[in-house]
This record gives sequence, structure tokens and C-alpha cells, in this order.
Amino acid sequence: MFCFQCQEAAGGKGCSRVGVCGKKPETAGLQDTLIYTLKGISYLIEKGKAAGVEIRYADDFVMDSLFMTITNANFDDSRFVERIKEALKIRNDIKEMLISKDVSFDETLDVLVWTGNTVEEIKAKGKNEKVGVLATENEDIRSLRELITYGVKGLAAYAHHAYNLGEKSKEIFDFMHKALAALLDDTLSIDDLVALTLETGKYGVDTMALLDKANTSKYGNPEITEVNIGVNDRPAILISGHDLHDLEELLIQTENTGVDVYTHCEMLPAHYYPAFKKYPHFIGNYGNAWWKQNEEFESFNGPILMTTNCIVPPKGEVVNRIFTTGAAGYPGCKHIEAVDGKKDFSEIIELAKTLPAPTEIETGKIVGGFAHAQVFALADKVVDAVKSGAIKKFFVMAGCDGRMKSRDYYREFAEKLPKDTVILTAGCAKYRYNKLNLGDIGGIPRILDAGQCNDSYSLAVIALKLKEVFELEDVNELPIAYNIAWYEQKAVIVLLALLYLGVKNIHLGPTLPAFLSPNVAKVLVDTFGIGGIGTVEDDIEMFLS
Ligand code: FS2
Ligand code: SF4
Repeated sequence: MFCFQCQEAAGGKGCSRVGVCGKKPETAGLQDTLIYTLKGISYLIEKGKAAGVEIRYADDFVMDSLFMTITNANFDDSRFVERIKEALKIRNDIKEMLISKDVSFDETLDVLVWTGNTVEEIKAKGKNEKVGVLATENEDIRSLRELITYGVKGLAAYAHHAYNLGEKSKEIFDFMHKALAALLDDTLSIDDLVALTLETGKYGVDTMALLDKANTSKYGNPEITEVNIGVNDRPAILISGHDLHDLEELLIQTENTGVDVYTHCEMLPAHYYPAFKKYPHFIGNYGNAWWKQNEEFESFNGPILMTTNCIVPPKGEVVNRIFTTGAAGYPGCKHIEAVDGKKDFSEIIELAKTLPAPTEIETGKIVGGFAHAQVFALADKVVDAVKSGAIKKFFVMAGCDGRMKSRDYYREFAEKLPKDTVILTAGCAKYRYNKLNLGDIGGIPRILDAGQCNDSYSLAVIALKLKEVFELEDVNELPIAYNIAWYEQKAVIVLLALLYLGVKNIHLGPTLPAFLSPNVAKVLVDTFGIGGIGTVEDDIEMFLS
């Protein structure tokens, strides 16, 4: 195996024996094979499109398959084997259809001809070095191809959530196919791939806007909310991941059952939506960022529903209490599929009734709900505070949390920021500092949480609005600094989206991506001023100078 798609890539280079995330070589091979086969499908779709043959039926299959390969989403080999079988069938059907319509394509390409008639053949394909990341020999081309792949994976994840809420975009699917097909094209130059990287950012913005529309039109605009972090004494289900539609189904099905529902990690922002406030059994948020789940799932006592990443390989009996749905999966955990568009969570509810209530690990409340509409509602106050000098600078500290000790930097950074600064956050990165008491500035809390990682879109919308209000030419003239923590591929699409919107001088940590070759990193530094992080003191001084 070779995988370097996340921030925890072994030794800052790549996982080659087993993933730091727990991904086994066989799973890595299956994920590579799935991506490889998707490229073939998208290549055929692109050929059809060029010849005037529109093929739409593989759109959601490609989207969901990409999502399944994101870090910590799915560790279940059997699900990948089934996916690959399905992918091969879709590929062969499209091939036949194009041949019947006299559409020409390169019929000798391995992505189009390889066969996986048995599970062994499918598994063997993943060991073939022509299938994975290292198949591209030139390190700069490889770096850009993988940067695009990871951006498209992130985009697919967000498109999947929007899709579950009934929103989809032909243009976004078209781009997904265009990008995947381009990854097979050896004639593309470095410049072509850099241009495609920026285009990925454009579609990242469009996808996050689509998801924002899907979430807010269905559940209302997030509003300032205090979220309980303590517990009640009734049995309960913990829901994690990002899918709000799954949460809604669970809340409806648990009504009047005597079972409460708590959010975990990236599901916390669900509390900010007006539509979920009507459920009296929707109690609060339990625990912290994803990487602490082994101990926190243990003390939660009840069943856990993982709707997406991030799953940490469970230890001990807890595996029997974890259920997965959507793109998520883990061997030994029961997976709940939608049947006729509905998911039946009754087995989880019945299990919850037999288990003790959660053990309290914290008490109190945290405040969030500062997505664009709520911040716009406070715009006068915010603008006045900036004009009077009460707020000197905003710090966008969105992104992800992770296991690395070096991420303590972000807590310390938040703590040591001067009192006339405000943190804008989104994603699970916030757990490093969202329980610190940083106070407020004239009633504006010093940490404004917009929501999940995809709600980084809100932070960009807020920045663009402030640019307008202050009548500035360039978003970079605003008193906003970007100190972003990344972990997996959704952070990659968020970064590309910000670059596309013209945001410069973003600092990325705790380490720069292993998949950036020195030359590609140099392009990002020279063109966009991307930087890493140093010490807290030096960085605060640098950002404030
Ligand atoms: Fe955090 Fe994991 Fe949001 Fe990422 S829970 S790192 O999936 O997408 O963030
Ligand atoms: Fe390693 Fe990250 Fe890949 Fe897991 S996802 S194998 S930790 S690089």
C-alpha cells in the first residue's frame, strides 16, 4: 500500500505498511482499485459527452464511491469489493452502449479492460503498482493529480449530503467526471493540472453553496444557540458524522420512545438549526473531536450511529454498539442502508433501550450558530466594533482536529490571541478551543462557530460581505488572518475553494500535506502565499504585524 492523502501520513511521507488511521493494506488496495475504476467510468462518460451522448446514471454512484474512500470513512473490505463489482458492471454497460452508438474511445486502456471476476482477482488488482498513487512516476504530476483527486473526494462528500436533501447539480457531476477522466490523461502538462486544481476550487465553492442551500432551506438558518454538554438520565443514541438528513430521520424515529439523542463531533452544529430545536429528546453534544471516540464511546454506554467519517477503529465490545450508514463502514459494525429512500433505525433504538444512560464527562454549555445569516444579522454590531477598534482582527481557524500532539498549538494559539481578536471557526478543529472561556467583545463572543467543515463556506461568505461593507477592492485587505488546521480531504476542497475565491496567505498546519511535491508546494507559496505554522508566539506576532 501507499497512501498519503491525510495529514497523519506516516513520517510526513505516506503510510506504506498500515495506515496511521488503521487502514489495512488490503483496504487501501481496494480503495485504490475503486478510484481507478471510477476514472475509467468518468473517461467513458466524457467520451460520450463529447460525442453528444449524455450519460447520467453513474453520477451518484461515482460521487458516493469517492466519498467512501475519504480518510476514516469506511474500513469494510466487503463493501469495497461489492462497489468494485458494481463499478465494473457500470463501466462495461457504458462501454457497450458507446460502442453501439459508434462513439470512439481507446479500447485498450487497462482501466477499461481489466476484469475482476472473483474476489481474489479484485483484491489482486489493488496490489498492482499501476493502480495506486505511485503509478504516476513524475512526482510533480503525481502531486497535482492527487491534490485534484483529494479535492474531488471532498467535493463528492459535500455533494452527497446535498443530494440526500434533494439538491443536486448537473454541472458539479460533470466536473467530477471531467476531473477524474483528466487524471488518466498523460498529455496534460503541469500548467494544465494547476488550472484544473483551481477549477476544482471553483466547484468546491459551488458544492458548498449547494449544500448550504440544501441545509438552510430544509432546516432554517443556523442561529445563536447554547448547546448542553452534560447528560440526562435516560438511555440514548449518539449520532456522529455530518449527515443532517440522517439526524432528522433518527430524531423522528426516536420521538416518544424514551430514548434521547446526542450529537458527537461534527454533528454538534445540528443544534444550531431551528428545525431540530422542536425535539425535546435532542439533548446536547457528548464528547469532543473524532479522535477521542474510543474512550468517549465507551462512557456513552449507548449505541452510536456513524453517518460519515471520522471512524477510529473501535476497541473491545463497543464495536457491537456502533452502526454505520451512508458512505461509512467498519467490519463488524451493522450497516444501515436506505430502503426506498428511508432508513430504519429501529434496531438501534431497541438496543438503546437495553443500555444504561450516558456517563457524564462534562457539564455546562457551549455557544455556536454563527453561520452567514446570523453574522449578517449582527453585521452592524460587528462593523461598529471593527470601526471603533474594539475588534482588531479576525482569525479564521476552521478545519479539522486530529491526534497529533502538535495540534495543541491551536489551543495555545486561541488562548494567547490578544483580547481584541475574534476567532471564526468551522469543522472539528474547534474542539481544541471551543470550551475555553475566551469572553466576548461588546457582546460578540470571541469564538464564532459557523458549523461543520463545509460551513467554512459561511466564513468565506462573511468575508466577502465585509469586503463589500468596508468598500474594499480585495478580500485580502480585510483584517482577517487564516490559520487553518487540516486533516482529511474535505479540508483539501475547503482550501482549494478559498484559493479560488482569491484568499491569500493562508497558513496550514500542523504540517503541510505530504502529497505536495517541493515544486507544487512552491507554486502554492509563490502564487497564493500559502505557509505553514511555527511557534505560537512567532505566529501571533507575524499575523498581527
Ligand atoms: Fe473532522 Fe473528520 Fe469535517 Fe473531517 S470529523 S476531520 O471528517 O470533515 O472534519
Ligand atoms: Fe495514512 Fe492518512 Fe492514508 Fe490513513 S488516510 S493510510 S493515515 S495517509
